[in-house]
Amino acid sequence: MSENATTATAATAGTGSCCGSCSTAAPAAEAAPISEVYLVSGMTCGHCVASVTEEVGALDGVRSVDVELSSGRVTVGSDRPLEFAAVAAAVTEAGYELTGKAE
Ligand SMILES: [Cu+2]
Repeated sequence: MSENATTATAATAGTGSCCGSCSTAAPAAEAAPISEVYLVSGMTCGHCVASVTEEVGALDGVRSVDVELSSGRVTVGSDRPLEFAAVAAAVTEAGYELTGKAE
């Protein structure tokens, strides 16, 4: 019986440790609450991707920028809705053109 008790205690401790770690790390690493896909034309290489990522990433509220070079799709994660004009201005600033928003 004492063996069972030890096992149970170990299992509980392990579970508690895992859950505590997960619940602490999850919110910080979690994706932004809002995620929208913008279409950008003119990007041809990694440098273009870096430029767009930097400019759009500098917008207020933006948490993440994920550029898919081949399709020109730019997924922007943000804390709140972004103004299309603001994103367009950032893309223009980077030297490219924001052609629209993906559905
Ligand atoms: Cu380039």
